[in-house]
Order: sequence, then structure tokens, then C-alpha cells
Amino acid sequence: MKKVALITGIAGQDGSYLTELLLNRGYDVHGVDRRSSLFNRSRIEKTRREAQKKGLVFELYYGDICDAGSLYRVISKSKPTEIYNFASQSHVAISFDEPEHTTDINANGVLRLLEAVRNFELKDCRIYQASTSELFGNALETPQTEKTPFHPRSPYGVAKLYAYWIVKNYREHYAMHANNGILYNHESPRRGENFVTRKITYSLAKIKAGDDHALELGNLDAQRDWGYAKDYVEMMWLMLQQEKADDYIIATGKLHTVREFVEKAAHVAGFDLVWEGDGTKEVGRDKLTGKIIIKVNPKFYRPIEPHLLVGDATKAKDKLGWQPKVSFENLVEIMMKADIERFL
Ligand code: G4F
Repeated sequence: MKKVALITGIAGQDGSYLTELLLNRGYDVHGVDRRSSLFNRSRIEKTRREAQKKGLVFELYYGDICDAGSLYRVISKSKPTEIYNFASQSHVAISFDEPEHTTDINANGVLRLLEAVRNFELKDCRIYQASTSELFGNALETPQTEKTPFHPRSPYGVAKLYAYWIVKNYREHYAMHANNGILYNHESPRRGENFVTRKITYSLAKIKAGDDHALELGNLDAQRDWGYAKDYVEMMWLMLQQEKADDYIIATGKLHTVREFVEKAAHVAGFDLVWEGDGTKEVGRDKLTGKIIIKVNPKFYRPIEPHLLVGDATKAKDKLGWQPKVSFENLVEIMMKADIERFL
């Protein structure tokens, strides 16, 4: 049987890597993307052109997870055997400013998608939901496993918790092959520039190329479990190849601070970084030029932060044979070098 994937949020980081993986594995790929006044398909444009040359099926549609009609239209046209849902308001800090909008996309959007699959009676269609470590929020244990109780700490996390449970409920009530991938932070040169890792590498590369503005960051001591996005999409695909649907944690199991990320990236970029001062007065100076290249700006602090989000991916490793390939150090290097290249 021909494998046909439908990817919502296809133009984002994960959507673009997964598209490449699926086309290479012989899938027809259909993708949904929201209209925007600025062209936002740069991550998939090259793949689209290559697919066209090779005569592969790679169709893009305008649509929105908040617009049931558009979902029905795309499903009816593509008749997917696998659906990957990446459509999301994915920025945790912005969810405090736009809680209702975040809920409509991240919670109700998932329900709309599940209802569309149910109403089309796509009995064999397998579904992947982009779930998140933010479900654990004020984590009650460290590291977290699939059995750790949830305690989200943001409108984003609460909306994603609804999505998690509705996926599980549709699996139990309607026997759908619906899966939650509980992913910890995953980064790459394709990461959006307002997430901390990419903000760091993009801004340091700009400074390196002569920009005079220092990089402004919030909580330098915040910690995350950062993996490589390209490693993680492999896992999403593996989840949908299993006979039984399930939920899996995908993580590296290692915590690092924002400060460590900055230090490693600055080193790769050729700065000699030293820290001076404390709290909101702390700055990072490049000893080679004497210039302040990092400042702390309380504007980027979160109203509340989650507590030690670090995942135990033993279940994914044992059941699916998955292993992350890229270490934290490699990840920083890949991202920093890619941004330096951009500004050459
Ligand atoms: O890069 P971040 O914005 O990612 P966050 O909030 O952990 O969320 C990401 O990962 C989640 C888990 O996979 C996803 F669910 C979610 O969709 C998203 O992909 O922030 C990471 C940390 C935070 O503790 C934040 O306080 O970095 C800290 N930080 C410090 N300065 C900053 C900044 N974050 C941002 N975005 N910008 C700063 O200037």
C-alpha cells in the first residue's frame, strides 16, 4: 500500500526535517501551512524543488488547524495513511500573552484534527501528536518518565495537556492509532530565532559579522534537556511504524544551562567570553575586543519557569531501538557554524 503522509505545520523546523525523511523513504507527502503575509516556506522550498525534479508527490495546501473546513478539505484530497500534527503556537513565553489563541491552536486544534479523522472513518490512519516536556512543568520527579504526574506551568503547557489526553481518549474510545511524542527541547539551524538556542547562535553570528548590538537574554541559569531536531523526527516516524499506538518520551537525559550554551557557542564563534557583574547587571564581555556582547534583560524572564525538565527516554530506546546521535557540544557547534555561514 502506498504510504501517504499529511503534515500540519510543515513549514516549521520539525515539519521540514520530517518531510525530507519521508520523501527519502518513498512516501507521498502532503503539507498544511498557514497563510502569512511574509513568505514562510524557506525551510521546505529546496525540498519542494528537488521533489518536483524527481517527480515525487509533495503537495502543499494553505489551511489552519483552527479552521475545520480546511482540515476536511486537505484530508479528503490527500487520504493520508499517517498524520503528523506540528501545528502549534509553540512559544511558551508568548502563551502568557495570548492564552486563548494558544488554547485554540494547541488544544482545540488537535480535537478538530481527530474529529476529522474520525468522521472520514480513516480507520487505518496513524496519528502523531507533538506533545511536550512542558506537560511536566513543576516536575514532581527528575528525570521524568512516561509515568511522572503532569503539572504544567504555562497556558502553553495546559493546552498541550488537553491535547495529550484527547489523543489518548480517542485511542481508547475509537481504537485510533493515535500517539503522543513527549519531546524535550530539540534544536537545529532551522529553529525559530525567538527560541533561546537559535537566538544565541544567530545573534553571536551577527555580532561576529560586525553588528554592534549586544545579545539580550533572560534567565541565564535556566536549564533544559536539548537534543537535535533531526534525531527526534526519526523517532516520530518509528512511533507510527509500531503495531500498537503509545506515548513516548524523547530526550537526551542531560541538563545544560542557557549560560553553558552561550559559552560554548561563543567559543565556537571565536570570542573569548568573560562574565562580569551579577543578576540583571551581569554582562558577557569579549576579552579580545573588550566589547560587551551579552546583556541580561528582565523582559525575557518568564512569569514562571518549569522545574528541572530532563527526560528519561528508556522506553523509546528499549521498544523502538532509538538513540540520539548528536551530543550537546555537537549541537551547539552545528548551530553556531550554520549561522556564521549565513552571515559570511
Ligand atoms: O528556547 P525556549 O524559548 O524554549 P522553551 O520555553 O523550553 O520551549 C520549547 O521547548 C518545549 C519543550 O520541547 C516546547 F514544548 C516548546 O514548544 C518550545 O519548543 O526557552 C528555553 C529557556 C527558558 O527557560 C527561558 O526562560 O531559555 C530561557 N531563556 C533565557 N533567555 C530564554 C531567553 N528564552 C527565550 N526564548 N529568549 C531569551 O532571551
